[in-house]
Amino acid sequence: MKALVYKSTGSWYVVKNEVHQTFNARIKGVFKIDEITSTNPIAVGDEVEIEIENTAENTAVITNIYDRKNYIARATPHHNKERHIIASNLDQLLLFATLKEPRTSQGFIDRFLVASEAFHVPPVIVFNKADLYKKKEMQLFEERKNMYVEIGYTVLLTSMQTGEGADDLKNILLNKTTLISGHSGVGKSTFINAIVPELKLRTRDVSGWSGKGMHTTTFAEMFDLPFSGRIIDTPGLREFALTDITQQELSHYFPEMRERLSECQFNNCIHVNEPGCAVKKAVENGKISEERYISYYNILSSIEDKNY
Ligand SMILES: Nc1nc2c(ncn2[C@@H]2O[C@H](COP(=O)(O)OP(=O)(O)O)[C@@H](O)[C@H]2O)c(=O)[nH]1
Ligand SMILES: [Mg+2]
Ligand SMILES: [Zn+2]
Repeated sequence: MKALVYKSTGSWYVVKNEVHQTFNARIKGVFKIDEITSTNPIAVGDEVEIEIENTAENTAVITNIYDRKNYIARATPHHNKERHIIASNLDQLLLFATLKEPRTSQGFIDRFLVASEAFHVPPVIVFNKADLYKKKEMQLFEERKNMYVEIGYTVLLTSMQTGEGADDLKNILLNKTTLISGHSGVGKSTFINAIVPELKLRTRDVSGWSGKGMHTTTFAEMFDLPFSGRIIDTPGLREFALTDITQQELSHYFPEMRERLSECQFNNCIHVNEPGCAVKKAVENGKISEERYISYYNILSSIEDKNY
């Protein structure tokens, strides 16, 4: 029978069938999946075929995996070329960011957006902790919101304290499978607890955990929402993999650059020192934000040039 993977620990999987029965499953046999090298054969969000092993103990074996619509991966720490699939079959990525306690850097947000473009999963950016924003942060929020909305992204302002933005956020999650990510301390667990009350995920307040200097390897887990939809929590996840992106490709993942590429004088332009560059001209004219260009340049510099 068909089932969906809700949790993966590497050797065991929690799966649910179409009538919402839960099984602990393991893999039988060897899977050849996609054309990618990954450290894990099966991930949260995968649709799999299972055979029940023991009805009393609710155990099953996974005998097959169906094609993935998409997936998102992180780089593995010691193996730049290898990927670890975080989750698959996603409708959207939800980035939780904050402008205070702590402030999420623009660079981090833009790297997230590049990953979402590269993996072909649309992003939504949420600025949380609105209740803490004073005039300065509100001004910054408006600037960033305008900048991102202009290039086609959805931006929300929320507060888990006051409930501001909660309805808009719920509407965005409705009927979709959403992967939530963001730095530690921005309010992801607080948010998931608020929409799935019976969960009681550990938040920083409850645990008293400082979050500093601790390396926890936890696993992605999917939850059914009380209204229709699913959310995938990714505790401990730092960043998505940008490992396969070449310097040549990078500007394709900035929508405001992508639409101007054909106007660059050289078709292999990387928009740094080339004459007749339409991207640099747009930055000079204020049509492309300088902050976005800086993010582009920083990511470009971090990519090994595979052409040389
Ligand atoms: N003032 C304020 N605090 C919040 C808000 N959302 C979460 N927090 C607090 O921020 C801290 C970190 O939240 P947590 O959900 O554990 O963050 P996570 O690491 O992203 O899962 C906790 O003390 C929360 O109570 C918010 O909207 N406003
Ligand atoms: Mg958390
Ligand atoms: Zn150019």
